[in-house]
Amino acid sequence: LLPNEGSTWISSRNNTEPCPEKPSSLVGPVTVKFVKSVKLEEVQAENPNVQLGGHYSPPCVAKDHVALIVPFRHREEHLRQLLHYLHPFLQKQQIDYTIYIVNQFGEKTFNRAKLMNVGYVEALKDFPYDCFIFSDVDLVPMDDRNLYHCYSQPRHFAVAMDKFGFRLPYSGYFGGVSGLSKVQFLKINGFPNNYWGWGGEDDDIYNRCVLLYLNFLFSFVHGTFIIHVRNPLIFCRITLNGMKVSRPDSNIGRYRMIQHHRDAKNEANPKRFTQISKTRWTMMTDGLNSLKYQLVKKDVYPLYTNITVDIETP
Ligand code: UDH
Repeated sequence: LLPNEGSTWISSRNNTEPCPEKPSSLVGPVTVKFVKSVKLEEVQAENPNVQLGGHYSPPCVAKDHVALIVPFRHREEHLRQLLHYLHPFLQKQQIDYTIYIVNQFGEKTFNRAKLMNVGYVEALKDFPYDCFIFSDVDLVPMDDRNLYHCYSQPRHFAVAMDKFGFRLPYSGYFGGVSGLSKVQFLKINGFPNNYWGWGGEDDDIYNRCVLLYLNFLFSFVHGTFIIHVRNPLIFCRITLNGMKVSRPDSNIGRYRMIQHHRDAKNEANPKRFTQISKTRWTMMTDGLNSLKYQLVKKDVYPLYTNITVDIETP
């Protein structure tokens, strides 16, 4: 795997063997404890095969090239913990990956989904990734059989979190950690940009995946029932869209969350319920095709690539 520019990543593959579906190095449950604070130098020393920018290529040909995208602001200790657990976890799984931290610039209201859209766009400037995994900074997987690659349907990984008693809180829950192939992500026009503050965006994303997109209007003119199709190409989507969410078994999709209080400038979004009820009509105009942001800086660190971005205000 080589980046488009500045070719700094080294492929360890003279090997053309495909990676096994279930690597023999997997052990199942892994111990996750947040007892002491972690130093990045230690994580770096423990992961000598991780390359600049937080990239790793396994010694075999992996199924996907994964960009792992983390929406972020002011959670440095959580980030150190995540990197400490995630790098060994992903290497054991023989995933070909790069970790992107998308850091919201300024102190205005937080917007998790928009940051993840930015992560998708900016990662693709580095390499033609075909799989995007979106992870909260405070969620650590507890079983290495929860494989971080893409599936034939959008994947929800964090099905059994400790904060919900290791159960799915509701059947349409899609929060915490999820993954979509590039094809799946494009099909839903990415994520919404208009959820400012806490909550709702994960349900909107779930809706985008499972709903059929309706881009036509009904009207009743002079006793005649008319269907106005806005775009015949999009009309085809009505029959093609509509995916299922796939999930690991709840014994495998277990996560520990780093306990924290609600962050400043991430208060519950009061508009979220109205917004979720309209996904069907908003998803094709709010998403990747309406994304606007200013890149403040992009830096490669030994364990991750940092993207600081001004996503403006609501
Ligand atoms: N995030 C940040 N910085 C912020 C806000 C959110 O980095 O200021 C990111 C981070 O990746 C986080 C994710 O967005 O994991 C989701 O935000 P969250 O952790 O606030 O959401 P969650 O639903 O927690 O996990 C809700 C608040 C829990 C308060 C519990 C009080 N007992």
